[in-house]
Amino acid sequence: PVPGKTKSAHSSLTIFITDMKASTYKRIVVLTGAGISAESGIRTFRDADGLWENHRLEDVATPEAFARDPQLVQRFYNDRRRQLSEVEPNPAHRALADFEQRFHGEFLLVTQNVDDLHERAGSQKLLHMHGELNKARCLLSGRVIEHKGDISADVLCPCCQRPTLRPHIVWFGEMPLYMDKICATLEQCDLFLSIGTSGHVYPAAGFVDIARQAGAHTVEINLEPSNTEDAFAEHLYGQAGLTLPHFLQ
Ligand code: BV8
Repeated sequence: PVPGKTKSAHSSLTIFITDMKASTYKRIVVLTGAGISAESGIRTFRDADGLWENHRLEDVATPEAFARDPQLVQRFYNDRRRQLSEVEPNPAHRALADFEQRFHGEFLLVTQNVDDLHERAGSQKLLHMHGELNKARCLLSGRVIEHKGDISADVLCPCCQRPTLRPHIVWFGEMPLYMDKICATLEQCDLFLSIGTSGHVYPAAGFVDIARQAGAHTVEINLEPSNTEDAFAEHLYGQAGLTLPHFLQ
């Protein structure tokens, strides 16, 4: 049988048939979201009901919020950056890194996450489309620097020698990073895996459509059906730390 979703004689029962292991594909794109870091102890956006200190995410993770109250926004990211030193990659991160090492085809891991757990698990072919907590960006020069500590008014940009640093994070209303590379790779892939994302935030939530139109097999690996579950040919529900090592073996 070819991989895909087929409806049995009993129309209510859908049998998902995949007889091909991930390693038999040639060009794989993986998208991850907050759910892959949940078992490491990093709260997902849904767990927090999209809130932080009773602020709606959309009211904190925006350029307008930063212009209105830079200290509040810096504190939001300083808190999350500090938490990185208290958490470790989990088996889901490690399963992806191990698979990348032994896979002989083309592989790209695109993450919506801004934590550094994929890198720390060993992933290398990795793009952070929404930026990274451990980087800062100069508002004047646009220069991006590694920055693991707090960002505050007394932390100067090394090139401008002025307090002009913002988190290197893609906020709502800002263009995600690496979009040309991501879309070009999606248009060529033969397997698209979406792991630990609720499928609410675009353009990431639309990647499955690009992959499907390219003829790729599409698999959603999540704790529960996402907002875009119907776009996927196959579904694997459960905790990623348990399902992924098995799926990618
Ligand atoms: C843009 C950094 C345009 C910040 C983030 C249509 C098209 C284009 C844009 C839009 C559109 N409609 C609306 C928009 C605007 C907006 C948007 O999508 N809004 C939403 C709210 C409707 N999009 C944007 O603004 C984007 N920019 O479109 O620019 C443009 C064009 C030209 C010029 C300029 C601009 C930018 C969006 C990026 C925002 N930044 N992150 C930060 O982190 O602080 S988004 C942020 O929220 C995350 O990065 C992530 O992407 C998103 C949260 O989603 P998830 O990762 O899915 O997390 P969530 O908690 O929701 O779900 C977790 C899932 O895991 C759940 O399903 C759960 O069941 C599962 N799970 C839990 N535990 C486990 C698990 N699964 C497995 N195992 C477990 N153990």
